[in-house]
Amino acid sequence: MLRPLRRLSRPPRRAAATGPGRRLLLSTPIFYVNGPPHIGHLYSALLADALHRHRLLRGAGPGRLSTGTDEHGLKIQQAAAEAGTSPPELCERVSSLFHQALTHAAVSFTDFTRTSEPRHQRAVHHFWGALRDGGALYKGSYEGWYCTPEECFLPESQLAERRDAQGRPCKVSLETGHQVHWTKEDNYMFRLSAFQDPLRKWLRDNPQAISPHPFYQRVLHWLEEDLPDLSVSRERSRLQWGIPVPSDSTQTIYVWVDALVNYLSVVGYPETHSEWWPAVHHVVGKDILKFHAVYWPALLMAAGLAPPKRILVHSHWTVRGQKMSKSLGNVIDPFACIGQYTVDGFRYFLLRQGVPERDCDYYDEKVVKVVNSELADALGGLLNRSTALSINPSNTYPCFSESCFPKVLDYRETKGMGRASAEDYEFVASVASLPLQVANYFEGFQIYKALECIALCVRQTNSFFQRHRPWKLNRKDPAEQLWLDTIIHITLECLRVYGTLLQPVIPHTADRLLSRLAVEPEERGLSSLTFLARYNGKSCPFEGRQLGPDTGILFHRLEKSRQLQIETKKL
Ligand code: ME8
Repeated sequence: MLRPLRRLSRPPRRAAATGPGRRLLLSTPIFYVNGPPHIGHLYSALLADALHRHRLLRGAGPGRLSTGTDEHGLKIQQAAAEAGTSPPELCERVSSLFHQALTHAAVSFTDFTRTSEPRHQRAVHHFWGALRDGGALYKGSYEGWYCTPEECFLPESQLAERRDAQGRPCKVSLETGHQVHWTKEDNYMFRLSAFQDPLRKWLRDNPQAISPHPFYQRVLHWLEEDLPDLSVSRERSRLQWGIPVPSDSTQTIYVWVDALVNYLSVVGYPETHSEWWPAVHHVVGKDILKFHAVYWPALLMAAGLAPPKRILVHSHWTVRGQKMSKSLGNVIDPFACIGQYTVDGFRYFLLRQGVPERDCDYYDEKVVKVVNSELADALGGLLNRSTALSINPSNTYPCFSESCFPKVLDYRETKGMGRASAEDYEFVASVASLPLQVANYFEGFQIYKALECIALCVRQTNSFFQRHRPWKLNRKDPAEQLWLDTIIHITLECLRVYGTLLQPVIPHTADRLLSRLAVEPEERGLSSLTFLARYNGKSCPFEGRQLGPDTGILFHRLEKSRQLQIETKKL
């Protein structure tokens, strides 16, 4: 029955390198349509969106952001039956909910793949052919414990004994608590075991391939253990809702193989994918790490393709300390959150408070607190104070004066030179280094740290403003006027930096902020972000420019919310 393995790892096709000026496909997982979107799904999409937007801001080369819905498999077949509808009808309805939720949240996806689309099915068929032709598939009899909600077989070591609702003993998945069922079938098997060494080598050669690092180590650990072959089809009699195995109509392709190929079908596999592949970064939740970091690279190698460049892994959101689940009725609805906290408010919260390395807890009071203090009070307040007509009656971007803020080599030696203190020099230096720091944190998949640094600088700018009490300065005295203008110039320069750097996270608020500062659309990229050019003896294109219209408060304070959980309604 076992065919000899003819060819397992062909040399990968031409690799499009990543890096500045190169193409990059960023992806989110494609989401199951057995339930409506929740904030966990949104979080994955926002991480990918912020990375995508930051790349565009850097002018880093053509980029795409793909997302979509995973529509096949037993789980969807059963969900449709429970909802008293057909799988296509359920998929249509729930897929459009995901599309709406992501659009509503300003996720700037360029591609939305549905696995029920013909172009995807064609790609899956071709991919299957490549696996088969490479000798990576064989037909075997497979038996084991199948977990439908996770759509995979689980080994005994990952099971626990429980009692079901009728008090009968049953087995459940240790990790998720879902019941498993003994399944015995004739399936196509994938020679995963043959890829243990190639996978280890790939990871050893590419320590950045999986971030954050603890997840990289977790995968290496899995690769130390036994790596059994993988069942990659189901009997059609049990699973009709899926893509049939080419030239074997008694079998349906395993939903995970089908789903993973979305990353190829989106870039035109099998015809035009090499323009993008493998310049790909997958953003995934920790729950699907094994599928992306073990099965997917092995499947790709077997099909003659290179593994993705990076897999960016994040942990989970819990709600008031509990796992989010339909049965607990604590699933948080992104539509309601956006309604309550605004698109930017909620985006800011999730990206500021979400730490990929560890699970994060959601509760409404936390959103209100973070967003009010950092967006409404600190950032909005700073813009308001520094552009108030009482302090800047000409409503222009005022001039910087070198005599007030002279260039110094060592800021501890500033005595008697100008009006600025050592503290001011230190503060200006920290804002000057912010764009690079933020870029490094984005590159390292630590967007929350980038936001923390920005928030710290905003606080320092408020202190700078407060410390010099510009409202107390006498505008009739030319020397005081110079210093007043310099204080406002520096503050607006800081705000311009924050507005530019925050575009990937809070695009609408950043747009309002930059428009108020009269920063033109073509001046909003990172290459135009020369902070405080005048301090460095260069000219500043903003000096003397009329500010944009005052459109009111930058960010309105939030109120404590009502219930934001998804009502337990039938789909
Ligand atoms: O697994 N916190 O789809 P899925 C943060 N279709 N993120 C969460 C989360 C939580 N509590 N819950 C879910 C599937 N997610 C497959 C993927 S890809 C080829 C196929 C996010 O609808 C997280 O990204 O169950 C997780 O990996 C994904 O949603 C799972 O979504």
